[in-house]
Amino acid sequence: MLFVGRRAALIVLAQALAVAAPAGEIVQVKISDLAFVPAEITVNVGDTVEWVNEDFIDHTATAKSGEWDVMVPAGKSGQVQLDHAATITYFCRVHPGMTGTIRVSAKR
Ligand SMILES: [Cu+2]
Repeated sequence: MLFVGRRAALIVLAQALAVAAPAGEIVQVKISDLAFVPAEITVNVGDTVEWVNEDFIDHTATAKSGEWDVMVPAGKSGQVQLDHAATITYFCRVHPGMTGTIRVSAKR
C-alpha cells in the first residue's frame, strides 16, 4: 500500500512539472499619456510583457505582424508571453501613433 501511494504521488509530481510553463520574467511597460514607456525593450524568449495602463482610456498592444492583439483597458493591464526570438513592432489600434518595439533574445 505504501509503495502504491508513493508511486501515485510521483506521478502527480511528474504531471505538475510537465504542465509548468517555461520559467520567464514579467517585464512591465507602462502606458502613460498616450505612450508606451519605455517604447523599446529587450526581453528573453519565455518572458512575459505586461502593459500597465495608467491612462483613463483603453489602449491595445497589437503586433504589426498580427501575431497578437492585447487589450489593455483603462487602469488595467494586459500580458503576452513571447515564445520565439524576434524583433516585434507593435502599436495601439485606437491610437496608431502609439508604437513600441520588443526585441526578443534567444539567449537565457
Ligand atoms: Cu491607445
